[in-house]
Amino acid sequence: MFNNTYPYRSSMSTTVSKSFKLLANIIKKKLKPKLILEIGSNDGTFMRNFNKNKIIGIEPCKNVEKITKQKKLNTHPLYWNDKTAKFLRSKYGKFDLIFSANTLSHIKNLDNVFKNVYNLLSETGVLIIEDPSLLECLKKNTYDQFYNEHIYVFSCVALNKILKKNKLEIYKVEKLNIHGGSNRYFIKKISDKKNIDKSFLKQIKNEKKYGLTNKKTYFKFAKRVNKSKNKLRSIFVKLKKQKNKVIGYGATAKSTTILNFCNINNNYIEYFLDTTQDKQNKYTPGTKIKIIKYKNEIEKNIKYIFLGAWNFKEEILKKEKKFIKRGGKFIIHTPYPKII
Ligand code: JHZ
Repeated sequence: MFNNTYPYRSSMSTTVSKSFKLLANIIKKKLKPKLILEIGSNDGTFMRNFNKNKIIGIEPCKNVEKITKQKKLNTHPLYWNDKTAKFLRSKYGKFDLIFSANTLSHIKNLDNVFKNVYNLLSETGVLIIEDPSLLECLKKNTYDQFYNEHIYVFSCVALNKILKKNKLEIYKVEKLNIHGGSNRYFIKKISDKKNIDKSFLKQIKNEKKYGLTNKKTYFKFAKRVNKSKNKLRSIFVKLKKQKNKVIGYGATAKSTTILNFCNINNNYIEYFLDTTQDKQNKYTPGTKIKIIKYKNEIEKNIKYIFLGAWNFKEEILKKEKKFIKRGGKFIIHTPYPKII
């Protein structure tokens, strides 16, 4: 999957770029790391906020890693595994900050992931990871977070269990709106210093209260997902009967999951607009909807847009003020399908 034609670019949204910039400022001010490692540095959206010789990135997708290299940032086209950890350790020694966003949840062997993190982290070093929050997925019915790239969708409860097995522990949790609702976990080596922040205890309490540790919760979620599918399909069937042209906006991996699960294909959606070059002039997998370059203008005869990049709703609605002003509407699926 993570080959040299991988299409995801973290720089394709100002929401993500701004979030990384904010985090970088906090890291520089509060943690003052001497040397930082980013696992899954993508196109350098996080790295570019730091002094070039203070941060190292690893990114296995060569097409993306090349972009970061062109920004004169120090990256290596490598997967996160034993070999890479050994190479980094011999070349750079230990890191006092390791950052990884939307990456570790894509790697199957988490014990190996965290064993290598432990070995590369200095004694007082901090690992910060960001990933979609299982609690938010269940609350918002965002079943589209469950697809082939996401081997896991982390809960704080489960993640802390795996970390403890590898002599690490979460000491702070921040909730982010990024990617439809993510958690930012601050992680350190287990020590007798119990500076566990109350935000961690609150997250654990909320997850248990919601029922994340109870199998019944997931059967109820499955029922809501099927209800969501029927509702979304009925919206598209109705719009088609009324002869409305519908287009898609943001050909996300997430929306591919929705379209295939709900059997919404090129009979219902004319084409998708997307800003990512590597996706343009291709087709959505399984549903064969053409993806074309976004050109700052929505065709006049379009009245309905299916919001594939719903995780960037605020950013996109701001951008499409003109379309909304002329009566244009968006079809969203979370928390329940509706036209806004
Ligand atoms: P976006 C990827 O998922 C895959 P995807 C991965 N597995 C993951 O976990 C998340 O990212 C982090 C377009 N767009 O970022 C750009 C516009 O066209 O949610 C993107 O193609 N106009 C690593 O694929 C897509 O939408 C806009 O104004 O779900 C967003 O995809 C904006 C803001 C985006 O990633």
